[in-house]
Amino acid sequence: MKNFNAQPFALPFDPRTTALVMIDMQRDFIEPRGFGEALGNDVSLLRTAIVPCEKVLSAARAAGMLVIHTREGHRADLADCPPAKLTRGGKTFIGTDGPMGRILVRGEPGHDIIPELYPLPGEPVVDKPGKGAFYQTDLHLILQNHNIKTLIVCGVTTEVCVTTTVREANDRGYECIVPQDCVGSYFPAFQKAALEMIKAQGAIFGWVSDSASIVEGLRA
Ligand code: TIU
Repeated sequence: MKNFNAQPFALPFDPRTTALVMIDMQRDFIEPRGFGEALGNDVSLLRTAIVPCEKVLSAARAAGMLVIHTREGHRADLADCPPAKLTRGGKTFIGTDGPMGRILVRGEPGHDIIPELYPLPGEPVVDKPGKGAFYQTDLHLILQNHNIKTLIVCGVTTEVCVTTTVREANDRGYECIVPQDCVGSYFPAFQKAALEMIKAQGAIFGWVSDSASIVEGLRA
């Protein structure tokens, strides 16, 4: 076993049973004129996570680990988008036309993963209709088939899809570690609180670390 330096204490892991999960590093959240901006957010706040994610991604690939990417989005006919998600506060964003195609619709340019973190052939890409990556997807099955026990979880946004996924994973028996510079939020206060919640009460649903510690742990 190796160890990741982390809070509230070090996390032992075996690279053979550890996977990297990159949550929703999509143009719709990270680039201007997508879903994130339509919701009124400053997407530049998420871009700080890109370089740290690149470092963790290349270290995981070099270690021969399973790397999984997720994308939030819906079928072209929106049949898998709950009406309650489609319209919020009387406004409709999902499925409407934008400069990067129809917002959060599979196959559209904005739905795709940013070029900096693009999946390699053979890396599973999980399309998810919800915020949590386990909800109505085959993620758990893929992880079980690879005998995965530990997840390094990166991506956006920290307090929405990242922590929803970490909570789902923790309840399914996975140990999750979140490198704090590899996750991003449109709200600095939420970023801070979300990370504190994960590691509170003796790692109540996970560990918090940083990209340098993850890279160091994988190389050790
Ligand atoms: N709006 C927001 O903060 N997040 C999302 O809608 N989805 C994800 O976090 N991926």
